[in-house]
Amino acid sequence: MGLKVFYNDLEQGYHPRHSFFYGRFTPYPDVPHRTRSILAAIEGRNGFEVTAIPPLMLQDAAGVHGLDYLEALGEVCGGLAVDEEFFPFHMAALPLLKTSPYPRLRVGYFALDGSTPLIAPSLNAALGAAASALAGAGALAGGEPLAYALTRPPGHHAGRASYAGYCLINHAALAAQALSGAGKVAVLDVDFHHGNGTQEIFWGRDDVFYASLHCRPEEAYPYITGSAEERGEGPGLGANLNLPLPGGTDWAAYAPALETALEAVRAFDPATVVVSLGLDTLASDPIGNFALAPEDFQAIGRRIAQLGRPLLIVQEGGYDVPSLGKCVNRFFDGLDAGGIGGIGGIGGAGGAGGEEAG
Ligand code: SP5
Ligand code: ZN
Repeated sequence: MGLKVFYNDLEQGYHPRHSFFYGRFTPYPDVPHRTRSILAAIEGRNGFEVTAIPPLMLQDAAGVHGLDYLEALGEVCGGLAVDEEFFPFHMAALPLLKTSPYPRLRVGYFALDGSTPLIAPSLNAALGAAASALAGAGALAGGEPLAYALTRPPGHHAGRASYAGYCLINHAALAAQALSGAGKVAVLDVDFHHGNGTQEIFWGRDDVFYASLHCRPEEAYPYITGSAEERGEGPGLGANLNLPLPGGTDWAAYAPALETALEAVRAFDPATVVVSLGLDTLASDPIGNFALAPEDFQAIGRRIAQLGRPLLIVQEGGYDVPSLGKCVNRFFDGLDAGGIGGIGGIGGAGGAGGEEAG
């Protein structure tokens, strides 16, 4: 079964130098080499085929983001000098900021935390990645059982009107929103960090299920969300499942939580599944402190394929650059072993199901 990859290399020109974390500048971990490393590792896979999609227009991202938010990002990015990094000073939803005539004040309204600088190419890189995710959704809508959106920057921390955690546009949410026109969608988020943005965007909805395994908020970014008590609201109550895990979690502790998430996805019975694939659960990741091995991504992939639903894989975090390609390859090996190629597209038979030996 061919591997349809959606990727646009314009993000190679997007390289912030610093993150800001509790009063310190640290080297920015979302580096251009992440995607190069993954691509180099997977290009030999059977049926590998990469399609480059031009960046979205702002309005095309308005399905899950406020246009005022996107325009504020655009105004700031458009006014930055080459090599200038901008961190807002005033932040976090101060009402007076929202209507400020000064873009560099106004954008602070939309910053959830101070970790992520804006640089001139920020918004365009995010719009390029978003285009890949939407094209991946389109491939599933066209009958493909599997597509991989190799998105950088990542997306799951971006909310309807907020950027955070290296994320500006929520690619997985945008894709899920598009797919939700053709039936229920489940978003399964296996990044080390809780996808606060995806949770927020679908919080009140019963047609998009969000399930996340992540390090518990007591000890890991984004700190403010990710507890098991967060279950959605109104019609969406019960369509949000958080499975917080302690630092140090290895496969023995991860596997049962994954099974819980997959059982919930099965019960939800989605037409399609969007996987927010973070690789920062790897033991050697410099940011996360879980203890998964590269081989564990194969087991994760196999179990996900056994859902028997068309899959859109959206790249999120993962910062141990030399290991990323191996993890993605193991993940796709797992999808192959779990029989992703054997299912139909949307509305297809599905149901590979069954237990695996180990
Ligand atoms: C998409 C994604 O993975 N975003 C992650 C954002 C995390 N930002 C906070 C990083 C905190 C770094 N803590 C240093 C711990 C060193 N062991
Ligand atoms: Zn992460």
